[in-house]
Amino acid sequence: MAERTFVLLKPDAVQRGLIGEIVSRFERRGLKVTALKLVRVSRSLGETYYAEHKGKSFFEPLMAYIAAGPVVAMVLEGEGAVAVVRKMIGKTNSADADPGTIRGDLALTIGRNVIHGSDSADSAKREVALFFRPDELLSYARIDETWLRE
Ligand code: DAT
Ligand code: MG
Repeated sequence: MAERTFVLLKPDAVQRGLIGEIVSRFERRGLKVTALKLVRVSRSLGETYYAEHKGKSFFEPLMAYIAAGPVVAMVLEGEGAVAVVRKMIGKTNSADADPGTIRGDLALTIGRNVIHGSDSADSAKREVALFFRPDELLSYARIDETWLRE
């Protein structure tokens, strides 16, 4: 089975009207959207989701940011999806992100960096389970699938 990763478009992406722009990049790259929904991140979900950052100086601002409005949660599938998506997203601090990356093209700062992508297959598994029930992941073929790999 193709590798799976979790992506979250943060409240700034939604409110700046960037959902289509960002999803389009993933679609054009050849990644398959197998789950997608607009959802609000509660305080408790936010804390679980960002548990690794609890206690850090930016934790409270991060909680406020992620809960500030609806987010788009999605699951993307494809060869090497975790690493490919991280590369497409760019560096955590948007100010250092290369042009051509999502953060490098669409964001300016670390605290408003528009998107999250899983950093490993294990994180992806954990994050997918936080936002989706197993039956919300759908299986289908893209019409260009035979041309996306040898
Ligand atoms: P990434 O989102 O690139 O995986 P991360 O997991 O290290 O980065 O951090 C999660 C989010 O927390 C990140 O998107 C923005 C925020 N963050 C991380 N480090 C920060 C810092 N030093 N100052 C402010 N916000 C930070
Ligand atoms: Mg991370």
